[in-house]
This record gives sequence, structure tokens and C-alpha cells, in this order.
Amino acid sequence: MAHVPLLALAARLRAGPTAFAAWCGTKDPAIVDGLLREGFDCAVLDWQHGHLDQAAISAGILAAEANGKAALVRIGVGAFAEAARYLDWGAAGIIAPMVNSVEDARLLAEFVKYPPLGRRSWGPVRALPMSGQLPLDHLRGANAATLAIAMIETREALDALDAILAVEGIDGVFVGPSDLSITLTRGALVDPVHAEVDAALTRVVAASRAAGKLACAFCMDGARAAELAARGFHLLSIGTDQILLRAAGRSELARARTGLPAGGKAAS
Ligand code: 3PY
Ligand code: MG
Repeated sequence: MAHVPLLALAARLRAGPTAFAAWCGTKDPAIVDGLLREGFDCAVLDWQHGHLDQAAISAGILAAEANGKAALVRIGVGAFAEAARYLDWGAAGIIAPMVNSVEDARLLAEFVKYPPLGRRSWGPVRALPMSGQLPLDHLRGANAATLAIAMIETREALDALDAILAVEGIDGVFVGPSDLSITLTRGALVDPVHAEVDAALTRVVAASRAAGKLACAFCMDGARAAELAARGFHLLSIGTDQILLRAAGRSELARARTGLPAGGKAAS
């Protein structure tokens, strides 16, 4: 059967090796396209903190598909009812921020999964044609192929980790290390590589694997992603489009400026 990105991502993540995601919050789908062409395995379209509007999410999903890759969408806090809309447009899964309790996790699963697991409403306007399937085949495979991923980014979420992972229909968890550092230090720091965050990451990967679910995390850069890949995570994002752009700009500008004479003024 032909490669169908929308249907292939979940199995690819479960089978390994670690996949790396391009995290995109800029409105132009050319950013998704440009990053995926560099070899990222999938895209995350960030509604929560990005500049994306609905049209940009729709276009971003198409840009990923044009590269033979799938897109996941991070929804807003508590915006579970939005989730199925992005799945209908062809997203391969939903990342929900600030899932702090079993109740939150159940709501997420309910909106992402069709009955009997959940109560997603039928209307895969683009997902069905993208899948190339007949409606009944699509319905039968959708719950396994579309991912419900709960973000663990508070102390409460860590306390409820095992119970969240046990919720039927939750496919995995995704650590948000910045928010987690803020809550673990009671607002004193924002430090995504803080020792307590690191200890939490160790716990999350072990608990997820024990539950047979996906362990995922946000990384600020490639070096951190390499470290967490070696520790057994299934999916890691590397920076964001804006972080990558700024880092490249900063580094190239510094290289250019080191060619200037002392005082920073170019010779005329
Ligand atoms: C966090 O680190 O809190 C995130 O949500 C990553 O985007
Ligand atoms: Mg966060």
C-alpha cells in the first residue's frame, strides 16, 4: 500500500527509532515545508503559543503531507473540543497542553477517539480523502492511527502521571520542560534543563514505557534531543521555528562581525 503519512506516524513512533519533530508556530506553511525538507520526521503546529490561525493549521497539514510527513497539532489549554476539527483536516494527532488530571486526560481521549473509546463526531473532511480509505475502513483504523498526547508540565500532572498514562485512549505523554520547571521551582525559575525537570524526564520515560505508551518531550536544541533520544524517548521536538531562526541569525551575524576590525566599523 502507498505510504500515507497520516496513517503511518503512530506506528512509526511506536516502532522507533526516536523521531524528531519540527515545532512550527509561524503562520506561513513555507516554514513547515522548509523544515521538513531538512529531514525532520513530522511537524508540530503550535496553536497554543504560535501565531497560527485556523487557515495556517490547515495549510501546515497540507505542507507536511506534500513532504510525505504528518503533522500533529498542539491545541489551546482545555480546548479539547477543537481537537477533532484538526484531525478532520488531516492532522495525525493532538498534543494537549496542561493535562493535569485524569479528568483532563479522559476529556482529551473522548474528543480524539471515535466510539466506543471516545465520542469523536464523524466528519473527516480531508482525513478520509488523504487516507485513501473507504469510510468504514477509516473508522476502524482511526483510533489506532490518530494520537492523543497529554502534556505533562505541572507538579499536579507529575503526581497524576501513572493515572493519566492508564487512561484508555491516551497514546502518550509530552513533557513541556519550561512550564514544568516553573511549577517545580514554585515560580522561581524557567529552566528547561533544571535538575528536577531532568529527574521528571527519567520518571516519564520509564512510566510511559511500562504503560506501553509514547514518551515525548520538547527540547531546546539538538544536543538535548540527542541526550533524550539515548534515554529512550519516542518523539522529541527540537527548538521551535523561531528559536532555530534566531539561533542561525545570531550565529551567522557573529561570524560576519568577527570579520570586522576592532570597534565594529567596516573599513571603507
Ligand atoms: C514547555 O516547555 O512548557 C512547552 O510547552 C514546550 O513548548
Ligand atoms: Mg508549556
